[in-house]
Amino acid sequence: MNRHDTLRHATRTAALAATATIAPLLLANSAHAQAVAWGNNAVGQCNLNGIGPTTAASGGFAHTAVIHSCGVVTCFGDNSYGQSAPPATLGIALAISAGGLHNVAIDGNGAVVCWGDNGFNQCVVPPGLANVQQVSAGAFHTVARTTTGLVAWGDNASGQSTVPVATGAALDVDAGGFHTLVIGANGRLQAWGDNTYGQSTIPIVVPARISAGLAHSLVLTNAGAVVAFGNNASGECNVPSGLTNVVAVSAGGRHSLALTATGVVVAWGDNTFGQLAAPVGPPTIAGIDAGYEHSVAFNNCPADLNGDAVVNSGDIAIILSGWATGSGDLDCDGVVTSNDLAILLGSWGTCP
Ligand SMILES: [Ca+2]
Ligand SMILES: [Ca+2]
Repeated sequence: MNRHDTLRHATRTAALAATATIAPLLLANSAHAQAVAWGNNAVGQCNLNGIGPTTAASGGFAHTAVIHSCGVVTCFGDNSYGQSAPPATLGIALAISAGGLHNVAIDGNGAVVCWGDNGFNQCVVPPGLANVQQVSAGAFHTVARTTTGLVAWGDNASGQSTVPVATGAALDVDAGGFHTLVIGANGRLQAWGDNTYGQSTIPIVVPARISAGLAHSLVLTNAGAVVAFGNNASGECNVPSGLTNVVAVSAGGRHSLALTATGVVVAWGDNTFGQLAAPVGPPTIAGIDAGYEHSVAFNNCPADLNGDAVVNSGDIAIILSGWATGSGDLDCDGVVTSNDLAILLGSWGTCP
């Protein structure tokens, strides 16, 4: 099978028993862990230890892309298609999304940058693309949300890159395996592309956020509940009963993640690689992202070096202990100096 078929047919022939795990997630058990990953680590896609403060992280097919506190992007895991080698010209990134075998980012100038597999032209950014507010990478397609509408490019074999004319300026977008999920300007859910498993058959709900997985979809409703639809061969659509107060959702290959307002990560679906087994610890998670067979969580408070949800003398101590060479390099210049201390002091008493 080619890589397209490999992903398309990756769904299991036998349904696995649905499992749900609820565990507070340890974001930072050391001064070095501001993002964590768990699950399939066959090619090092979960080896985030020691990467330092981060502001975003995204899981792809077998790689993970991270934005450091200074805006520099680092990728971990599979680099078969150059997906873990950000272009030297990228500079800083404001947002990132890891797709199947490629990535899409918004750079410091607001431009869209893609790298990795280009077999479906998913890395050929349309000329003139401007005013981009959000980007998302699917298995082999890429979507950008601008102030005036959506633009999609790459694989369109399932119609996943054909944006309906009436979509207009959307509020949220997520590219899945072979479908695209959107909250339109009117606040209504829309989906197009592959619908083999009903992953593009939208339920009647009022959506707040969305996430498109390989062949299933998650909607966070404005009431804080989670609705799932599409392929359920691994129980990825079996939302745990009683799950409420959710602030973020992410659909992966055959598993699902939800983040509650108290920082608890809830996971269900396939656990073959331990992708449901979130580490336990202080709840300071700000964001989650489900890859194909792994999961990623991150704290978007770079100055909170010890992950206790507040910037205080405990973080100062880490800066001082790492002076010149150690952890706490908030501006990513390779050394810990008064510049990093200034960044930390700028966030004093907070953890946004
Ligand atoms: Ca702290
Ligand atoms: Ca520094």
